[in-house]
Parts: sequence; C-alpha cells; structure tokens
Amino acid sequence: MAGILSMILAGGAGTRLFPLTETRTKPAVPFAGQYRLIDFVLNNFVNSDLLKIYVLTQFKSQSLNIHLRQAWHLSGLTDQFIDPIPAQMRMGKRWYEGTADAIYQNLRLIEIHQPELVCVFGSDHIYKMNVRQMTDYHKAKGASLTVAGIRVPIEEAHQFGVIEIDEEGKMIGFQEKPANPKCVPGHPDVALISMGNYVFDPDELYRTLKEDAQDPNSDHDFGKNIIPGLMAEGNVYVYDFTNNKIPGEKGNAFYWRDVGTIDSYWQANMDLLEKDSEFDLYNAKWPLRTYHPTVPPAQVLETSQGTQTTVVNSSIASGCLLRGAKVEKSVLGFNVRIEPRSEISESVIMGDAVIGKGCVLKKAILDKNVQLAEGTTIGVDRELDEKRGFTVSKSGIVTVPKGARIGFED
Ligand code: ADQ
Ligand code: ADP
Repeated sequence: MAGILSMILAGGAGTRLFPLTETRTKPAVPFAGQYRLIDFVLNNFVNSDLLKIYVLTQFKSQSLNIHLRQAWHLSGLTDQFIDPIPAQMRMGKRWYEGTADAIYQNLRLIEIHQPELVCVFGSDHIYKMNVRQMTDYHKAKGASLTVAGIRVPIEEAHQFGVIEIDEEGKMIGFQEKPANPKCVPGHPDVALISMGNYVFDPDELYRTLKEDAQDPNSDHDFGKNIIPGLMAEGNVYVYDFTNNKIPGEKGNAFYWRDVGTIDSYWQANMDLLEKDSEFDLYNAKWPLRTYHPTVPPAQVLETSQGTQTTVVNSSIASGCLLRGAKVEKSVLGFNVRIEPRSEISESVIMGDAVIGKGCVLKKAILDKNVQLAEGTTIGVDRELDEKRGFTVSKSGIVTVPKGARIGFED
C-alpha cells in the first residue's frame, strides 16, 4: 500500500458561469485577480503534503493545461506529481459521461499505484481544507467512503447533495439536488450538504465503479448514483468540515463557496475585499500558490495635471497602471490599465484590459483582454447592456466576454 492517491475532477463545463466558461473549463476561470479556481483545491493537497495528484480534464482544457504547467509542475521525484490526465477514451469511443465515469475510465491509474486511500475532489470551490484530517477521520471510522459535509442556508441546499447523518456521523440519507431539501433536525434554517469531496477505500471504489459501469440506467455520477448506492450498504461516513483546522488561521476557517453562477462568483470576489474577510489570503502557514507572470509592479499615479487616483477596498494585481481614476470595492487582475476620470466600483476586471478615459463600471465582470473606448459605461443602463449582448444576471451583474472591444468606431 503506497500512500494516498488524489484524483481531482477538473472537466466541468460550467454552463451556469457562461460567458466566463465560453473559452475555458470552469476550474480554469480566473478568480480574485491572480488565481484560477483550481488553485484552491491544489493548495489544499499540497499544503496537506499529499503530492500524488492526477487532474482529470475534459472540456476546453487548453488554458487549464497551460496553468498547470506554469504553476503546478513538479519534477525530479517520480513519486510526487501533479499530472493532467486528458480524457483518452480508454473504455470505448466516448467522453466521460459523468464524474464517476471519469474515474472509471482511469481505474488503471489507481491499479498502478496500489494506494491505501483514494481522494476524489472537485475543483470548483473556494476554501481551505487540511485533507489529512479528513483521511484520518476516514481511517478511524473504517469507512468505505467518507463525504465532506458542510451546513448551508436551507434556501441554497437544492443545488447540492443533501445529507442526513446519525449521531456517529454515519450517512443515513442522501438526495442529490432535491426540490425540497431536508433540514438538519432541530435547525429548520440549515441543511447539511455534500461538498463534492470524497475519500474512498480503493477496493470499494473499484468494485462500485465496475458495477455502475454495467448499469444501463445509471448517469455514472457520484452524487446521483455512487453515493446513494454505497450508503445503502451502510458504511459511508460524513466528515464535518467545521472540525477542520488550518495552521495559522485566525477566526473562521470554514469559508466554503461554490462559485457556480455569475452571482456567486461575483459575491465570492467581493467577500475577499471585506475588512475582516472570512477567507484569509495572508496566512503564511497556508500559502496560496499560483502562477505569476513576469510583469512590473502595480502603479497608482496622478495625471500630468495632478488629478489623483483613489483606490479604496480593492485588490490590484501586478502590472496594473492607474492614472487619475477612482477604484472602489473592485478586483483588478494582472495588467489592467485605467485612464483618467474613469470610475470603477464593485467590479471584477480579470486582466489585460484597457479602460479608456471617463468610463464608468458598476457591478461589472470583465473577462480578459477587454478594451473600452473613452466614455463607455457598463452596469449603468441594463437595456443598453443587454442590447450590446452582455449577460446580465438576476441580481444585475453585467458580464463582458473575453476579448470584447466596446465603443470603438471600427
Ligand atoms: P455538481 O455541483 O453538479 O454536484 P458536478 O457538475 O458533478 O458538480 O462537478 C463536480 C466536479 O467534477 C467539478 O469539479 C467539475 O469540474 C468536475 N466535472 C464535472 N464533469 C466532469 C467530467 N465529465 N470530467 C471530469 N470532471 C468533471 C456535485 C455533487 C453534489 C455536491 C456538489 C458540491 O454531485 O452532491 O453537493 O458537487 O458542489
Ligand atoms: P485564459 O483566458 O483562460 O487565460 P488564455 O488566453 O491563456 O486563456 O488562452 C489559453 C490557450 O487556449 C491559448 O493558447 C489559446 O490559444 C487557447 N485557446 C483558446 N480558445 C481555443 C480554442 N477554441 N481551441 C483551441 N485552443 C484555444
């Protein structure tokens, strides 16, 4: 038995995050100015000293692959790796049909390693988790499968797998995305849900995936098929995420966000700008690695006429150049240039953008490489934004797609 093998599911199409997922898979979506969504789960494994990691990719994986190579390439030691595994149709001429099928089609990788345990984790969430505490819990329970669980407001629970447990933490009920989620007994406002992170006994994983592959009625999905099936056999446990401890973390370390929609993506970016943000980017004992391009430091300058730049409650990545602009509660990624008299508020600008003079942005998300001509407004007139083909979310967040050039004559 050779240690713990980790399989990261990184093939999600992320349709609800459109247009941010128009050109890239969801785990590659840039976040908080300098990260991509996949960085958070990978940091969890690396900071837990678990370094045998396969990243299973499928849809639109090119920018994810580049990011994995630039930020996460391990070399030298053959027993430590972070390797992207493209869908290879090893079991016939078909892509992965669901998350369980993604692992099924790669069972050979598990056979080769003969691991003591297999972790199967999603890659779309913002959180910190010491994964070893979950694997220790799994071993102590002697479980076939352990699912990480967290309590969320009952009105959000319908988007997740909803769990019931007994007093020992054994799973006694599971419904994938139910219309009427069950609450935690005695707490009508909250439900216990699956975080989409699993620790498996390898023999059980092998057996259950082989059985599932033979079932013509299965969706080959962990949430819909594998978890309910294994639960019925009586040895599935739930790891309470609120027991997880992160070294050096002050305050609440249980921040966990699914950034599945434009609204939740925008909100999670804004959360980081709060004075006492629940998600701490500054804990040196839990470094958050990512790729950093070769760009100069950010500069905040006054114009030649002496107009000052003001930046309040915002985060500014390297390579940004601000002259005589006003930036409030916003996230600026690498290489954003903002010209005089522009006003940016509650917005996320992913990077490589040029914002001309006198532009106004409110509650906007600009994907990479956007150029705005002088005087462009976004997030001010909903009808205009929709007419220009931008996506406007339920709560009014306007998303401008990658590479858009707005307001130029040509
Ligand atoms: P969903 O949110 O529906 O539910 P799903 O779309 O199955 O999650 O994606 C899970 C992970 O697998 C993501 O990281 C995604 O990128 C990846 N993925 C999706 N399709 C893939 C494919 N074909 N190949 C490789 N990777 C793929 C799940 C669970 C719920 C749980 C939520 C928590 O089913 O029970 O509550 O996650 O967010
Ligand atoms: P991101 O916006 O995610 O940072 P990049 O601009 O870094 O993405 O692009 C990543 C890579 O993906 C580039 O090499 C680009 O050429 C490639 N790419 C983008 N769209 C496609 C496509 N439709 N087919 C193949 N490669 C693509």
